[in-house]
Amino acid sequence: MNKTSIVFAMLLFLYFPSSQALVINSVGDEVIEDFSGFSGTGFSPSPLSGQLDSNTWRVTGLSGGAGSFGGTHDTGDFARGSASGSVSTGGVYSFDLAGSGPSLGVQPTGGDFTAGEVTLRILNDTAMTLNALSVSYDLFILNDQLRSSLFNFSYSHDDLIYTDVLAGETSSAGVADDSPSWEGNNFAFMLSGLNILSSESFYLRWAGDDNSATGSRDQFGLDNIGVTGFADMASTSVPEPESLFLMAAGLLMLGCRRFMAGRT
Ligand SMILES: [Ca+2]
Ligand SMILES: [Ca+2]
Repeated sequence: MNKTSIVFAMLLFLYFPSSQALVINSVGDEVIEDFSGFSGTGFSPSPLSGQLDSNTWRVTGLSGGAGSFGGTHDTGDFARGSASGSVSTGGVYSFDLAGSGPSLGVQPTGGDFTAGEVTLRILNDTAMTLNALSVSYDLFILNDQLRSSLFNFSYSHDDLIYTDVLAGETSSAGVADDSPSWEGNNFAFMLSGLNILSSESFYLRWAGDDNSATGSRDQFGLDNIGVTGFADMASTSVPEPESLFLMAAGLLMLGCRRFMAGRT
């Protein structure tokens, strides 16, 4: 590498700081998280290979403590490693789904994720105010136990007040399947009426809890999250007062002409 290349690489490093969130940097372009490379080894603000960025992801409701944005959570419940799915120890896993690779997995227990939350922080890095988000994701469920558990979706502007999305409510079945295998459920909806200013964050959340029946709990794997930001062009093209005056004058003239034409 020559000197010019080294300087260029340094400038690139300075220009693109470490990620603070899942970044939307272009209106109308989908950003996808498929957990490629995630091996269930925890969360860190400077993630090592196999970890998730804690600036982007937060898991709470585990007996090992509450995760935090920007914190380091790389042991115990936060880092249960990779598994095919049939586990019993509570916590966060990389569940390797046949055909879909790693997912962000959760095994709820009496002390873990009942209730608990997985929260994704998104950053509007466009120059526009985003008025709508198209959100899609796959939720894989391994129904191998007797209990039914919830895994519901909501969103927030401030990470304090969350709005539930009816179409994002789901639960695993109670009675276990005879031959349990991962079943994929695709969710897709448009969140509208938003007001995400440029450089502001937005939050998507999946909340788990016990639903019905008793016994051990099923496993969940979140995957293939797609987010597209939209700016409401209509709100930026409100006519100026001068335009409204010209429009009113035009309508008045048209009315006069029709009136005169009606008299002849
Ligand atoms: Ca995946
Ligand atoms: Ca079940």
